[in-house]
Amino acid sequence: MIRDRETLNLLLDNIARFVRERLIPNEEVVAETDEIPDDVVRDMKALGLFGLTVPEEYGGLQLTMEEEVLAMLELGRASPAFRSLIGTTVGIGSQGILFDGTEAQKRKYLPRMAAGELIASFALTEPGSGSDAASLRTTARRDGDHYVVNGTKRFITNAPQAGLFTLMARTDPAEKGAGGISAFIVEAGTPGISFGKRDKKMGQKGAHTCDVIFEDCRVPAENLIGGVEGRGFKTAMKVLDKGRIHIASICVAVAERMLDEALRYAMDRKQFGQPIAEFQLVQAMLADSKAEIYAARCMVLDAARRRDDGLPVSTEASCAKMFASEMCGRVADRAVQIFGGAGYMSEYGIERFYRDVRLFRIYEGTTQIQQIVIARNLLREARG
Ligand code: COS
Repeated sequence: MIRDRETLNLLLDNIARFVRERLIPNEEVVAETDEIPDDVVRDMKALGLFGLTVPEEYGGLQLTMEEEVLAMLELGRASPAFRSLIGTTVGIGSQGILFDGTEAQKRKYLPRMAAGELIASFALTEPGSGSDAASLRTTARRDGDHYVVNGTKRFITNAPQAGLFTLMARTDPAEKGAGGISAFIVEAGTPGISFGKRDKKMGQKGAHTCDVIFEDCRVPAENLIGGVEGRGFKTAMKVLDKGRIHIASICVAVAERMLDEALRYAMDRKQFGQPIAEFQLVQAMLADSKAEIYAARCMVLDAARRRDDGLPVSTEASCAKMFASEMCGRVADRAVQIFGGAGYMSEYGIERFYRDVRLFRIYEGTTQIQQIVIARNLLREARG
């Protein structure tokens, strides 16, 4: 749902210019140093990127899902690490509070997130619990007006920078499945929290993950999201439904960038006396990429519009995330192929994207988890 075309176009133009003038010129620095320069982060805050999805009453831009997707189709054209820095705050780290938090929780935390003062992170995954999220073992035991949290969360994006975690922990040890899980808001400075070493990753330099360790960490009971135990798994699933549409839009944007680069290279690079873009076997790779990007773009926009219309989108979100992330991997592979030997060399940048986009098929639910979600929903509907 687009509320005001003119205002939205202004925002999209601003993001597109920011990507062109500030982010793309800094891509190599980020890849070399594994850090996004401070002045770029400052500019991201000034542009309102951390508050894209926070409601206006709490200081954000309150984008609808369709508007968010359109914004990500612009922002996602730069190295994925830039998007990652705002991604957990506009997405999985904040949305649990937005969907299921109390008014007091929203008032306390959302304005600082919108301003970029508080980076939010989503703490679900554990050493022993990845795809099987409902098996998580971190515990939160009630003790007076606090919960005492113990456990380890793994691969937590933006944990080193985070000011706050949306934490999923088991409040009912007798209930081993999803029903025993609750969601909490945990401030990063709470005593009893420590952080592992920054993970060394295949790609996405500049985006940081690490373990978050809770040892007798006392979290005020008022930070139980929504004030009700046992709803944390559903909160996490709702957050991921939305997050998967967001990630799918990033996959489309990066694929468009890679196709642009491959097309330009193919038109420039001459072999056998002509630009390689004139060869039909190269054209086939360009055409297949364009068609698949277009299909993914249509899926993402459709899923977003359905969500804005208040329809259930678990199936569509998983379809879009699965198709767009797999598509993005194929486009990356063809782009490297079109670049040939240069595609394997760091200085041309395309191998960096090839490594960066590999993550899209894994996080926020692997392709295999999306298949499970889609098939289960189909069977449930068929059984009536
Ligand atoms: N929205 C709302 N509620 C949902 C939901 C959704 N999208 N999906 C499931 N639920 C509810 C179910 O309705 C069920 O509630 P009831 O017991 O009241 O019926 C409950 O949650 C448990 O659901 P289910 O039985 O389907 O849970 P499973 O343990 O079988 O797990 C999958 C489901 C595999 C889909 C889930 O664990 C998952 O998404 N795993 C991937 C996790 C992931 O993406 N990790 C990435 C980390 S973040 S980068």
